Amino acid sequence: MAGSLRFVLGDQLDTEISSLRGADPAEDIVFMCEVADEANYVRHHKQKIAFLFSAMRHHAKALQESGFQIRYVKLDDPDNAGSFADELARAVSEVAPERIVITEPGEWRVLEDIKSWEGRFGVPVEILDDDRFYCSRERFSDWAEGRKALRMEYFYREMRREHGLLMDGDQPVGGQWNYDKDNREPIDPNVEVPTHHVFRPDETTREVIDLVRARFDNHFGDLDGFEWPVTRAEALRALGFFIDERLNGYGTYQDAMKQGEPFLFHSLLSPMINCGLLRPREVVERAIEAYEAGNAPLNAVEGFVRQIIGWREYVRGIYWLKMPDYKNSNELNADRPLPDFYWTGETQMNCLRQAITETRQNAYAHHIQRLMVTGNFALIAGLSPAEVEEWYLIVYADAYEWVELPNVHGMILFADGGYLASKPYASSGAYINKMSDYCGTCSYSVSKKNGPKACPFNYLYWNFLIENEDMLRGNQRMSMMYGTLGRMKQDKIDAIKEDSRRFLASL
Ligand code: FAD
Ligand code: DLZ
Ligand code: SF4
Repeated sequence: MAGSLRFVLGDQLDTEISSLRGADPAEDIVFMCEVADEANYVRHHKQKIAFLFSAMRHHAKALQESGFQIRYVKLDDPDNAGSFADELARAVSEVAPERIVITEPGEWRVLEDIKSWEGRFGVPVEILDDDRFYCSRERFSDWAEGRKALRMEYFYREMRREHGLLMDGDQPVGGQWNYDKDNREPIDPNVEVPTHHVFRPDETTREVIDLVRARFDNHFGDLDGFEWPVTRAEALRALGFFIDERLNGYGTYQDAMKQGEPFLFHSLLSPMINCGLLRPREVVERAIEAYEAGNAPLNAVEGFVRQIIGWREYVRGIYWLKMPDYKNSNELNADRPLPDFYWTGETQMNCLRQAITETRQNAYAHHIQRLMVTGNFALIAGLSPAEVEEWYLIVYADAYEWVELPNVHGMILFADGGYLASKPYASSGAYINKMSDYCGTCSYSVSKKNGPKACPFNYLYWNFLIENEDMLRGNQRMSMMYGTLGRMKQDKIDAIKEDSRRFLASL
């Protein structure tokens, strides 16, 4: 009988993951598998599969070189049984481990599966906390206990205090908790966008790219532009590039969008953080060190730290607190099917065309494109939450349900009725026009409010407020908008409804 079988999932590629702690390289076996079920449960972007399989293969090799015995099953292994449980059954029968050790998975459906393994295989299964996060699931549910609505800002302040990050005694460094109001500048044409660094595919990645092309050709997305870091060393280089070259402008231009510039001052670190190649703590510490050394301003560093110790931890907390029921709510009764252009990018709306085309090319769009372009449109057009959620889970290299679902269901679609966010992020074309240069070359006119040439975001925004008045009018943060709507002339309201009806029917 072997020692423990230590099962490492594709998003647990960290040599310090809890399931490897205390492992005995002489006795224990590290188990990793590429399985069709995980690659197909939604039709993930081709780059996402290639990224993860390549990162998994490199990680297995690194573990082997450090002395571990590895059982690694490739997707095209002729005996590959196709799912975690079936591969585990094969491993258990061939290796006869005394127990299985695994770090809790990121997704609810996988945890449910794992809970059945002990009964199914007759081998003890030890499920350990994923302590890569700052906030454990228990800590979050303690914080949430008794609160009717949760607010990220309060959670974030507790995390700052609890972990002593950007603190001056018990006060925030600089005197303010949040510098968001300094982080809303559009990109001036004279601002130089930093270099985007490319990580060229090595032999392992090229092999995986061929595999993905052969097996997942009907999945969304291009493979040609694959340039993600796939090893720990590459991920650390990517972190260094961000800290040295982009963090400086990260805050000021956090919400900006620019045609032909998909990355701007963003870190592009989420795929590596989410799969384990980078640790959230080291990323946060490097940003704070840059501030302390005088190499990056506070608005940038606070903004960046907030995304990681605030938003990232907050959405994970909500996911585990509310699953499995979270995805079932649809408070705004939205049910319109996802338009085909979300897959093709073929639409006259330039902002959407840019964001979707870049997503297809890079398996990436930055936050404000996800929130205020594809997300805002999905909200004000009343698209079905289930279809929008599946789209977001498919198209980004960083997408896992624990982080995608609260961002989509709660943040952009308000389908949870305001549990995660205090108001819907709905906006007209004016916001996109202020924060980007997309409107200048659009077939629609952002300054026109009604008629066939008017920017669809303009009338859909008001139509959204009209259609959801019962649900939203009582929301204090919407009172100004409903005040304006209340003063609108009936012929204007009729025009909004008619334009929206015509446009939505054309989808
Ligand atoms: P940066 O702008 O450089 O931000 C730094 C880091 O902060 C990110 O790497 C990420 O780890 C974290 N972060 C920032 N915002 C969020 C957030 N709202 N929730 C969680 N973490 C955050 N992020 C994912 O990792 N996976 C997803 O599937 C995902 N889906 C999203 C869907 C929608 C509708 C929206 C609005 C946001 C989504 N996000 C998701 C959050 C955010 O857009 C991405 O983390 C970010 O764009 C990744 O790019 P970056 O690394 O360059 O981010
Ligand atoms: C996303 C993904 C894909 C595409 N393939 C695999 C795989 O073949 N093997 C694996 O271990 N993990 C994969 N993953 C990541 C898992 O889906 C992820 O670990 C679970 O969703 C839990 O978060
Ligand atoms: Fe988007 Fe409207 Fe601007 Fe066109 S005019 S790019 S549709 S916001």
